[in-house]
Amino acid sequence: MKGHNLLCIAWSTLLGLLCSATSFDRFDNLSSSAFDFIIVGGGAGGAVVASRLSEDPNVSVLLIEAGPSNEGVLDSAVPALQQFTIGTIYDWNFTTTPQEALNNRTIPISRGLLLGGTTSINNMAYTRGTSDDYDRWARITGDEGWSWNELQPYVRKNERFVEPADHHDTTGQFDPAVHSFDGMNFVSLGGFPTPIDTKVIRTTQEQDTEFKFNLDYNSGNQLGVGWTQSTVGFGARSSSARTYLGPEITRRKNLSVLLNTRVTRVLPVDNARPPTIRTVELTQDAGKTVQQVTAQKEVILSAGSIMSPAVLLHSGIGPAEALSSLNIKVVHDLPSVGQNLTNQPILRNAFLVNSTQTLETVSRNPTLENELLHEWNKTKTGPYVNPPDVFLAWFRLPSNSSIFEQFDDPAAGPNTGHMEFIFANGVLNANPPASGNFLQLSTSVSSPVSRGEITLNTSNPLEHPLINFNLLSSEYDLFTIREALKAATRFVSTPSWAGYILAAPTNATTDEEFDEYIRMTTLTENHPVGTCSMSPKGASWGVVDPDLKVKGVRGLRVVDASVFPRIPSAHTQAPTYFVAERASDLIKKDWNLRL
Ligand SMILES: Cc1cc2nc3c(=O)[nH]c(=O)nc-3n(C[C@H](O)[C@H](O)[C@H](O)COP(=O)(O)OP(=O)(O)OC[C@H]3O[C@@H](n4cnc5c(N)ncnc54)[C@H](O)[C@@H]3O)c2cc1C
Ligand SMILES: *[C@@H]1O[C@H](CO)[C@@H](O)[C@H](O)[C@H]1NC(C)=O
Ligand SMILES: *[C@@H]1O[C@H](CO)[C@@H](O)[C@H](O)[C@H]1NC(C)=O
Ligand SMILES: *[C@@H]1O[C@H](CO)[C@@H](O)[C@H](O)[C@H]1NC(C)=O
Ligand SMILES: *[C@@H]1O[C@H](CO)[C@@H](O)[C@H](O)[C@H]1NC(C)=O
Ligand SMILES: *[C@@H]1O[C@H](CO)[C@@H](O)[C@H](O)[C@H]1NC(C)=O
Ligand SMILES: *[C@@H]1O[C@H](CO)[C@@H](O)[C@H](O)[C@H]1NC(C)=O
Ligand SMILES: *[C@@H]1O[C@H](CO)[C@@H](O)[C@H](O)[C@H]1NC(C)=O
Ligand SMILES: *[C@@H]1O[C@H](CO)[C@@H](O)[C@H](O)[C@H]1NC(C)=O
Ligand SMILES: *[C@@H]1O[C@H](CO)[C@@H](O)[C@H](O)[C@H]1NC(C)=O
Ligand SMILES: *[C@@H]1O[C@H](CO)[C@@H](O)[C@H](O)[C@H]1NC(C)=O
Ligand SMILES: CC(=O)N[C@H]1CO[C@H](CO)[C@@H](O)[C@@H]1O
Repeated sequence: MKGHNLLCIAWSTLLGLLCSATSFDRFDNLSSSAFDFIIVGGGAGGAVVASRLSEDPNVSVLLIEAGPSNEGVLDSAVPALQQFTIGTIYDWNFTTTPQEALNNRTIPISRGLLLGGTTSINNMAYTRGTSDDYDRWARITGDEGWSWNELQPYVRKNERFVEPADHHDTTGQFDPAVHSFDGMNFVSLGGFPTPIDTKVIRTTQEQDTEFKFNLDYNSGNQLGVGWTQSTVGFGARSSSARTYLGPEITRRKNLSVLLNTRVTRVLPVDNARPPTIRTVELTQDAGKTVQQVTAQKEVILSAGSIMSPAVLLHSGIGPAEALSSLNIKVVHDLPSVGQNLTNQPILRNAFLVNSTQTLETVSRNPTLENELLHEWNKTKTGPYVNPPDVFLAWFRLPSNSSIFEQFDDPAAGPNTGHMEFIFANGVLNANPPASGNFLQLSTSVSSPVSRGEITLNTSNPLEHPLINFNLLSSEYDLFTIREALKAATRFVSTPSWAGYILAAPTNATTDEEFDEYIRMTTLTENHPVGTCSMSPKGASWGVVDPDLKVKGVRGLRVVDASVFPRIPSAHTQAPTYFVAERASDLIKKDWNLRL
């Protein structure tokens, strides 16, 4: 079942689940050409900033999004249909350069191309990372405001923890003390049981030294196995479009949302030094015509970790030599733009299982698919309320692991995993294997050492940048993903899986054989960060100051996952929300806006 793209349906408008009433303007239709703030990109970062700044009725905000509305995009709204958004018109469809450590394979990279950005197509896992992760950000940036404790008000403004779709008793599945029940973005536990639930929980009891249970991996200490918390509310995806740009917010007269509009560059308003970058160049017809609009106060770049540096580079803000060689006029020499790209490598390990109760059975049976969709549509219940990931787990390498003779521990601290497990009751992609039923136990490196870069191959801003993650280029990452795979195999070798697991994803027994499987099957977890990194004010590296202002220019900030100075041991939407909530307050304080 592919490409559900039905019109917005009346009942869901009433429930506010699928639709949001977004102003849908052509450039010519903008009521005014003067805006206080212009925000580029309506994903996790941009939607929050647009929403928060327009709370003050005395400021006008323009949000520009390259993609269309999320309204009526059924595969985005239905949690279990997430995989059908990948590789569609709602996906930027980026690809990496050949990855040398992956036998020169190129890897697909998804990014949302619709309102809500990647929060409209992601897997919805709600993971904050650990207290160590944010305390390290505070140390690196020299700004205590990025520490775990000081970010808690912003965690609370973001999160609205709600009951799962099936209203089951959630006692013992999360810790209410560490959650917020009055923020913007719905978070909930799974709303439909799966057959692997009891097996996973039993393993944590049988092997409670290596694989202990963690009541709440969002408490600041993530180690162990926990029930997945997802950005799902009342059975439907809770994207930044549904929540931060819901109907009651886009109704605001001082917020304009311009869809299907590609920003090509950000430009200085005059020839003064340092340059003041408040003009945005855009196109609505793939470059046939371009328009400009200038912010009175600030431009906020929230195009994500791939496009924010790309827009800066095309604007002449980046490494001077590389820009000059492409005949891009240098506006400001800023060598770190696009550098330090960090992403988590992941193996999607498929274990053949002795069961028919998995996602493959559904995806091979169109009649069943229709029944489940009908149930979801009618009552927001059934298997379709669940995103695929039912448990998440983080573990550490043993402290005497040989790899630490060569590498300093790259994890942020003792509460933080080196590796992550992601459990799904079946293989998650739009083209599942033709036969067999599977447990997908993905394994990834939480704090990878490898660094890559975003560069340009052309001065045409409508072309994709070159994206090189350098996945597994560090020996540490290869070692850790290999150990994670071995640990996953131990996990499913415990008594509770006996008679269930029929075959491992690989017959490898030696490290060399494991490495070949790894090189041939590693993918990206789609969590790129770091390309417009924060660094201390005055540092010789970095792209933005701790207040997210672009170094060396005026008028311009970056607010999205690209500013992370290190990848947290987490999936990256929640951390992006926290950054954007704090950024909104920093901007409001700078301009004396209503907080
Ligand atoms: C398949 C997949 C699964 C994922 N699963 C999870 C998960 O389960 N949990 C989790 O926490 N994270 C997950 N993530 C990652 C998470 O969604 C992102 O980290 C997060 O959305 C990043 O937010 P952002 O604001 O930086 O960028 P985005 O959310 O990508 O937003 C950027 C926006 O800018 C727009 N844009 C870009 N360039 C331009 C331009 N030139 N002009 C105008 N607009 C532009 C884009 O269209 C997009 O709407 C997943 C990602 C993918 C791809
Ligand atoms: C938008 O502009 C077009 C012409 O550019 C015009 O035909 C149309 O009526 C306008 N729509 C609105 C809602 O103002
Ligand atoms: C509203 O903004 C204008 C200019 O941006 C400013 O002159 C005025 O004082 C503001 N009014 C209030 C009530 O903040
Ligand atoms: C992404 O690729 C798919 C499949 O080739 C295609 O249908 C879709 O239009 C592409 N998306 C964009 C934004 O070009
Ligand atoms: C990958 O490509 C590089 C550069 O073209 C080459 O040097 C290297 O041998 C290739 N590696 C493999 C495993 O094919
Ligand atoms: C990458 O980040 C590190 C700090 O994590 C910094 O020392 C280094 O200068 C950065 N490199 C670039 C090119 O910005
Ligand atoms: C959902 O229900 C509405 C109203 O009953 C109906 O019009 C619509 O076609 C249904 N959509 C799907 C995808 O089943
Ligand atoms: C690490 O220590 C454990 C015992 O605590 C031991 O069994 C194991 O062999 C050690 N591993 C290495 C690599 O030294
Ligand atoms: C980069 O540009 C060159 C020259 O224009 C072209 O041959 C090459 O295919 C481009 N590479 C990519 C990955 O786009
Ligand atoms: C599959 O599971 C059934 C019980 O559900 C069991 O009888 C059978 O032996 C299992 N098959 C294998 C190959 O382990
Ligand atoms: C493992 O070996 C068995 C027996 O030779 C074979 O049937 C199976 O396909 C192999 N599995 C993988 C993943 O290569
Ligand atoms: C600057 C601007 O456009 N302000 C408007 C914001 O929206 C309120 C009502 O929602 C108007 O009263 C303001 O004029």
